[in-house]
Amino acid sequence: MSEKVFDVAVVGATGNVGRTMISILEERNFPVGRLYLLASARSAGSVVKFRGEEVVVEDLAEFDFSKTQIGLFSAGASVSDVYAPKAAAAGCIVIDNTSRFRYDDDIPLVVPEVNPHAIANHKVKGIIANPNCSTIQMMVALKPLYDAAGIDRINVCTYQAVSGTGKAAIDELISQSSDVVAGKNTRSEVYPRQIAFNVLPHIDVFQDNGYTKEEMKMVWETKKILEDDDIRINPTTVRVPVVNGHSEAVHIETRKKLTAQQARKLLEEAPGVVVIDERCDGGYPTAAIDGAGSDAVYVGRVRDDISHERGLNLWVVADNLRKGAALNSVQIAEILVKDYLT
Ligand code: NAP
Ligand code: 3JM
Repeated sequence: MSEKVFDVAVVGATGNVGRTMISILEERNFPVGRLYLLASARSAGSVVKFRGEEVVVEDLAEFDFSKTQIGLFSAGASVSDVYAPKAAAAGCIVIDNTSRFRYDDDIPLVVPEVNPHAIANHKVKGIIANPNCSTIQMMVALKPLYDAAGIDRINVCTYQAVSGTGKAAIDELISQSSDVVAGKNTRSEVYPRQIAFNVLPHIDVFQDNGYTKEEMKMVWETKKILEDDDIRINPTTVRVPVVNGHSEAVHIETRKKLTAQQARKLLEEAPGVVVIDERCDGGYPTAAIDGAGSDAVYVGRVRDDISHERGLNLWVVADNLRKGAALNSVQIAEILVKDYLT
């Protein structure tokens, strides 16, 4: 019997996340029938290869979503705002990578290793939301510890790569870096301050409470994914001059005592997690070397918190474009197809 196939639209197909989605669909042999690649009128007509064939990019504004069963959206929140409901109304189930629908009670927010059951709720609005990159990797690492001991509080500081801001940000880091090395003045257009050889404690817009929206995404999304309104989260999100791969220093206070040794064992058995924790020079994961280009969430530096009886510290690294965005979306699509569409 031939396998059932699905016609898929990738919205934002020429972007960092969209291009990663296209390669992951191919790598994982997702049952794609026809693939439609959509972007703005600016790049309509350009060509992208999929399974050895050239696919022409089309203008999203002209596209008829009734031709597709699944839409993978990553062209920004304002694009999703307009086109995701249109696509859903035309019968295309949308997996949205933007923040636009994540906090809507009728829209599931899913990390497949953590809350795959929530996908059932896609039937209400025809849209499934993909969490923010920083939330996803933290959730994959914390879920086994949460299940074993409960978590009362999370203190997290992120070290986020520029690829999370899009194509223009990678260009800015590279051109500023060569300007600094050549002793020239730098120009900042994407970020408000120089990112080359620097660290910016600011991602997304400032909120009234002094946190940034990226920080509040981690708060809102963690509570929704774990279905736990009591969990307390205190994030600081920081942009660093890394091209790809996010790192996080995560400090948790569990409800029941969990030792570092017990935590390491749980993490070694957890789906999607790879532990690199040698307590020697280089015996830990790093973003550019382990994270970038990989599918796993890497955990290292697992240790008891010397300042808190039920405290644990972890270092968590992942590819923000893969597990943090495109891979997580394709994994959601795989469950959708297996459990709901075939
Ligand atoms: P990017 O590299 O700048 O690419 C943006 C993409 O959106 C391009 O394909 C662009 O097409 C398309 N686009 C922009 N405006 C459009 C419009 N009006 N109509 C149709 N297409 C339009 O950005 P990226 O890094 O891929 O990120 C894209 C979005 O994905 C982000 O804005 C964010 O909402 C989401 N994202 C989510 C995560 C996550 O944590 N889950 C991580 C990164 C990004 P053109 O080539 O025509 O300009
Ligand atoms: C990651 O349209 C926009 O302003 C997109 C901004 C953005 C987002 C977002 O809020 O959707 C850039 C990078 C994200 C995200 O995943 O939250």
